[in-house]
Amino acid sequence: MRLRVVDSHSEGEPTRVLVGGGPALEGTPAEKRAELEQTHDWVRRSCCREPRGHEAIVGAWIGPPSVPDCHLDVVFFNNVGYLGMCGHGTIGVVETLRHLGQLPGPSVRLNTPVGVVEARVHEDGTVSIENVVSYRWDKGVVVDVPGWGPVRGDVAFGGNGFFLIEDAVTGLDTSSTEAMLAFARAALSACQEAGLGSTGWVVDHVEVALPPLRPDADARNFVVCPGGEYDRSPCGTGTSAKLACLAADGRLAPGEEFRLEGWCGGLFVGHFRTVEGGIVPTVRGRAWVTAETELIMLADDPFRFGL
Ligand code: PYC
Repeated sequence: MRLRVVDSHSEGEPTRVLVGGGPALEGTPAEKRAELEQTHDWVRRSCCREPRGHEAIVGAWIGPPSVPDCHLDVVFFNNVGYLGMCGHGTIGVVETLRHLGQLPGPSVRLNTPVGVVEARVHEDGTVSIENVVSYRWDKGVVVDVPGWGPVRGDVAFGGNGFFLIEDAVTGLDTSSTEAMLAFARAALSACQEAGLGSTGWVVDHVEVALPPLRPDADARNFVVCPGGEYDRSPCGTGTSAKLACLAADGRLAPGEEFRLEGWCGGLFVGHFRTVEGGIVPTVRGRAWVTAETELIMLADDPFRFGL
């Protein structure tokens, strides 16, 4: 078995786009996601797990659109499962299309399991994505995090479900990746235990707000993803959830820029417009292609579908 992939990173966070050898899927993006999960989960495991991948990679299946006004259907996945949307991944998909000479034009409409996302390619090399409607669902929710105590945060949807923490956490060493990971993973488990979320989505990401290190950023974040790995970029859906919270609090006006730094120093620039039920966030960043390769899964390799 072979899979042709193009790898990229968006502000530090890797994306692996399946460009050949993957299964043909039918139906809506949500149906395609279900078919991938139920019948072809080896694709996800081979792409996003060792020894051919690693736990930080987000994979993207792309294929013909199921609706006429989109260019592609996309399903995102990672080391443990499937995502509703992925902001850095969308930027990676668009950069991959540009690399392959397959951009349909300056704007690309992608249909995902949670709705249509419109990406724009800019002359300076950046890509902006207009994400699905995002909103804050609940404010000031307190979760008891074992080992850390009660932690307050907002629950928001930005294409995935987020618990966003702004309060300083006593005893947390915010200069240490290991400490941030340990805390954020414990917080994510506590959110899941508490069943945070709403119809059609659950909290599967935790986003911790920090003061920026870059002089051109308004804030910095640390985001832990469903597989327990942290986002190297500022996280596109996390930026969208953050914008929804800022909008709900009246701390950011429509059209005003918010510059968010990721844990590894990359930057996403966001703004929003208000719509019924929330906001439509736009998130802009840059991706770079890192490899074009073929994954080979030999029949006698016990680890052909990942560890
Ligand atoms: O950029 O939305 C994002 C994302 C989700 C998980 C990893 N990155």
